[in-house]
Amino acid sequence: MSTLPAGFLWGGAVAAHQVEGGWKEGGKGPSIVDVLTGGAHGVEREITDGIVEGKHYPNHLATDFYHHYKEDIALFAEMGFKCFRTSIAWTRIFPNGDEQEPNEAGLKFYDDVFDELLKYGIEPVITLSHFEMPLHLVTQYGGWLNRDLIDLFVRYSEVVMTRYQHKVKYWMTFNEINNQRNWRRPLFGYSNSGVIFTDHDKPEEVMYQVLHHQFVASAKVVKLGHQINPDFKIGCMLAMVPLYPWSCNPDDVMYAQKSMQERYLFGDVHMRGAYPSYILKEWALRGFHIEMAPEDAQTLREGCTDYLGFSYYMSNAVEYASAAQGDGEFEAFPGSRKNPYVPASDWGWQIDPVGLRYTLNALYERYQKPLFIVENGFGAVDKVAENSEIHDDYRIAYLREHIVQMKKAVLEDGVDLMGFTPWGCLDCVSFGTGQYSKRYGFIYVNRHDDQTGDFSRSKKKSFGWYKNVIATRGESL
Ligand code: P53
Repeated sequence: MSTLPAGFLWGGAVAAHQVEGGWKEGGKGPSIVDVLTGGAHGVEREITDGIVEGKHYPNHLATDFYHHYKEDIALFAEMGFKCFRTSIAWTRIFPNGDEQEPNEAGLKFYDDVFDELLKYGIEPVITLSHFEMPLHLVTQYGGWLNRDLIDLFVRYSEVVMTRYQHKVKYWMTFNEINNQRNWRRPLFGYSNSGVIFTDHDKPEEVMYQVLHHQFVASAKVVKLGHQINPDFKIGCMLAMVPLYPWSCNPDDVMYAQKSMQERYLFGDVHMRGAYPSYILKEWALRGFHIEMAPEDAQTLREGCTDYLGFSYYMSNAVEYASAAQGDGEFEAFPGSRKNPYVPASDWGWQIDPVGLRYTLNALYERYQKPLFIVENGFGAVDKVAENSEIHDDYRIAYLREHIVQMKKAVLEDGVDLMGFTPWGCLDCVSFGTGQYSKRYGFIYVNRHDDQTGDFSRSKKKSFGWYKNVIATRGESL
């Protein structure tokens, strides 16, 4: 047998702010991404103080899913999607985040989107928080450093989980919650929690405090969700970049293991419901004090996630000697060195399909609960040929190789995998750079970094390829 099981959730993934646009429509309030400018590879996105005249904010219009969702969902259905992952923009439901009553027009929008999906038998897979909290909660509350955010997030989650309890079964709490582990880069703390860690005297301690609030919020939402509908499957969501030892030097192996704990921490708390000993020891040794309420330990225990969703784009390798000197060839990873065995994308992301199989095995060994690959894909510049066709063979090659390894993990290694939703199935605004030109889609959107383009949609070559992959349950690649 080389096909994946019949119930396997083939689909695609996006996030509200990267596709919707309509940033002021239907009563939506401003979110943190609405003050993020467009950047480029090597040019950071700016976080501006409010909207500054003359600057380009790509998420305001994004790829206009807000007005094109029927057309887009019809195309997903044509590809045979079994599920579609997107997020709910918190600011459509609670424009400022601290209102008592939700915004009906925002709730209605997602009702319409979910109805449209269900019409074609496509299961919505919904992230509650994907890099876009209400701006007001940052300017007035200080973001997730403030414990009040827990109740505000739980209120928002309760409203949407109650409203959509018969339409949405698969949920995730915080997208790539471990991105902010890279506390040195302002964009990551800001997008995860509305906090710029480097503005604080003890950035890492502040990061753990922020995280604690999010772990507690996630656990409360998991418990509440199961009360609202016991059939809900609620997961956490991690960015998984495996960090290999640079060599078999035991110092490198040990350093890689410690570096991986920085990622596993997030899965450990969500999936096991308690802080692992390695982090408690680290806090004690470094003199970190994280404020916790007496009931938090029980809350974490009672709110373990049902599955682990993760993104996988690349791997990295780390060397102890480089880390000791404070070096790293990839800024997010101290001690990182370019891996000579794998190629990289134009944005420097190292392409490593076997790393996906390795990751699936590592996560399944650790948690023995279902996994869900909720992002994987290849960001590239697509050229439209004169006959209007888009030959994205590089994207097909990337996805093919990753699906081959994913199948090995399921069919040869016995990993329990729920589904596969390639990232940016519809072209969207890149999160990291704010570019339109870093494209991931099977569906091309005619919109560009210079703000030209009419948002019209067309099918890339990968569209027909992926359709056939789904139709044959992964047999024909
Ligand atoms: P972009 C870094 C490493 C792994 C995943 O990213 C990441 C990032 C952030 O750059 O983010 C996820 O658009 C994220 C999506 C994002 C996607 O990967 O920078 O969940 O929102 O768009 C791809 O190329």
